[in-house]
Amino acid sequence: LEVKAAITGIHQAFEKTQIYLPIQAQVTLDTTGRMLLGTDINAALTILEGMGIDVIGLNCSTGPEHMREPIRFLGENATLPVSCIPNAGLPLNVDGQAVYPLEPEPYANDMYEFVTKHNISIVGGCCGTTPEHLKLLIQKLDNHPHPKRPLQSTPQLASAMSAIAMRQDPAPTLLGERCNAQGSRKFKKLLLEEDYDGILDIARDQVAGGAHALDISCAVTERPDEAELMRKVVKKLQMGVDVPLVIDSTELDVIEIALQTAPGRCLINSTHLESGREKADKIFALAKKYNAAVICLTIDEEGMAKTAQRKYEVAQRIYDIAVNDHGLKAEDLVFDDLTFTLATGDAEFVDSAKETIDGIRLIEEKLPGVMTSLGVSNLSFGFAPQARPALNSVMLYYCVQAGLDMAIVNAAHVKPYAEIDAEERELCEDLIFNRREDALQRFIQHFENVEISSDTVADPTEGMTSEQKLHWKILHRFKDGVEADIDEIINREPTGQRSARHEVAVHTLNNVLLPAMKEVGDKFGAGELILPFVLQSAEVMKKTVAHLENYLEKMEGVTKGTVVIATVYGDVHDIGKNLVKTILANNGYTVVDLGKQVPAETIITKAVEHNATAIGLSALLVSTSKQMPLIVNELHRRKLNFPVLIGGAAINRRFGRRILQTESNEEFYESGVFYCKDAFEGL
Ligand code: B12
Repeated sequence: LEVKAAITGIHQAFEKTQIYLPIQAQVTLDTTGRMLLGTDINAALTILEGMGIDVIGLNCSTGPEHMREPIRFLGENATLPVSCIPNAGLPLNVDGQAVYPLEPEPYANDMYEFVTKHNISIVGGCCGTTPEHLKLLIQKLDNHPHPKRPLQSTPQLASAMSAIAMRQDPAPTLLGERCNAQGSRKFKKLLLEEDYDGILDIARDQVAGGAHALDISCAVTERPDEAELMRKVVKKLQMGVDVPLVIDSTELDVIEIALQTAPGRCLINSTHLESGREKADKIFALAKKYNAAVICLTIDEEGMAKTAQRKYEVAQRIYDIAVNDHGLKAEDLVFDDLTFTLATGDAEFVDSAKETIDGIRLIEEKLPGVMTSLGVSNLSFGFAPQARPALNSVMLYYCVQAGLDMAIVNAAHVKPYAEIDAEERELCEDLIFNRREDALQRFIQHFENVEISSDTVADPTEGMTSEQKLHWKILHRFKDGVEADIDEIINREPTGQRSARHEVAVHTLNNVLLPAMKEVGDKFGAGELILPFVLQSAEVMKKTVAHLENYLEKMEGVTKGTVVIATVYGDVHDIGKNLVKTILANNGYTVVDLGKQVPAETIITKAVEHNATAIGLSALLVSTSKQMPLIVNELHRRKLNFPVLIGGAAINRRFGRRILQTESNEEFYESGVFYCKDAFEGL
């Protein structure tokens, strides 16, 4: 936030003096790769790059050694020129004096590598560097040409700490809707009482439930000071939740206060052309000034656009204003092409859901780079509560198929698409696509007869084996009784022997629990489950595994060696890693578990600190698996010799073989990289 404030201040000074100079914005990172309050390099880049600066980079705090990874990141991702101005190493305290240990030669070598390999444009020296350091560096660089930069970056939002892609894969990015005074009675009450801790709890619940960003709206008729309430809420949330904020207000001063208070990169909700372009002009100017993205509603002077073609035309007009007149990028715009309730049966709206879906497709197709968002549950407004989740869910499914990037949706108001039975799905589709004249009537009739309470519904796992029950429960997010199911399987054969029970437990893990989790993942990938449901399945899986662990054999009192284990940086999946930890620990290894989202530097430092026998890395995303070669290369460069075990859904044996070869291409990492299909292979 301070860097943002400084840049905004500089721009004001430019305006006042009419003297314009380039701005080089740099941050300092500690040895773990974060700024003092925890901001990582991806967030810093996301927040600052669009602030009207000319160079972005790092300076001070550490030597080049600890800057290697963030510099590589900036080199690969920043569209602006990148600067790097390190210290001559980490200072040592010698008799009360700070001594910088890095000699000119290794300093110049590292910097030369940054320029040639990571395309750094501006280099220099901070604390502890001397004329000798710079002289050598200048000699080495000797008119090295100015490196090319990437032309485009991935559109991202950021909290104070970290950044997230605006386009999640699989879509949609979920915007939590419960910190909204108009939509949530509870939030409104807490807001009026100024109970900011209570508000933080609502925010945290949404994040725990899978929200990628939080919509914040503080407009209440009872109070005149929306701007002040917004400031206080944003201030509280930006310290307490690690997701970006969506600033939801119709008032310009409220939006501006929020953008001045939030350290991250926000999304403004929203603008449109209902009374012409004057207000939109002001919102886009704010977005430009504070580097925010904007949700744009397809409304113009004629009102809300109802056909796909009109939705696209209004979007095109807004796009021209934002991009051509205000210099925003296409990726800064998120179009909400509006959805209307189907409950009225009004002839004007019977095709409206179809038009919304087609509108999304048209906007995505004809305005490349922009994104789309939708408040899905408007569609079912006015229907009986038991009818809404299925209809919302089917609508969301088709919108995502049409290219929808973001959705404002409460998981509690959506039934997982995969669980809607064929008949209900058809009723919903008939209504959404206006496929039959009596679609509305049949839909209402059907849901009139559906019970809301599940008390009377027969147990769906009745008649299943315990294995089938566990599979069903993981898939359907049902925690109750998983321990009893495990116990039944283990004790079915009354051998009582510990080793026999261990065998059954391992078999259950590999043949029941893991396939169930894989199915959850496949359905998620196919758009049939949204993230909150995957989270709930993960909870059931965790509970089940925790109980199963009681039956796994344990070796006590010996240690075969120490394994430092972590889920790599940027990755939150830790069920597999935790399982590996248990299996290794049960089999006589000392395991140092560093947790999830662990930076490369921390993993290496801890492995050295614990004199590890091996390092274990887990990555489940294609994007985060790139951390693995990075760590292997760094180990190789530092001449360390820890064997590296790797695992997770994103990688395979071939990947393991490939990353054995280091960056220099001729050399291999001699201590080895071992792909492990499962925890037991790790053993
Ligand atoms: C549960 C889950 C989640 C949970 C994680 C909860 C938690 N605390 O772990 C939540 C809901 C939080 C989640 C979030 C996301 N997820 Co997810 N998730 C899954 C899911 C369904 C299951 C993973 C799992 O726990 N499996 C069970 C465990 C036991 O298996 P495992 O991890 O593979 O581990 C075993 C082996 O691989 C091996 N192993 C693993 N690591 C290691 C390490 C060592 C050293 C060794 C020896 C062995 C080993 O041993 C383990 C046990 O045998 C997978 C689907 C899948 N097929 O994997 C998707 C999946 C991994 N997720 C995916 C995605 C996209 C995401 C999100 C980006 C979604 C989003 N839009 O927000 C976010 C990620 C955020 C982030 N920055 O990380 C995608 C990844 C796609 C890709 N190609 O990159 C998948 C594949 C789903 C899909 N089909 O699209 N997810």
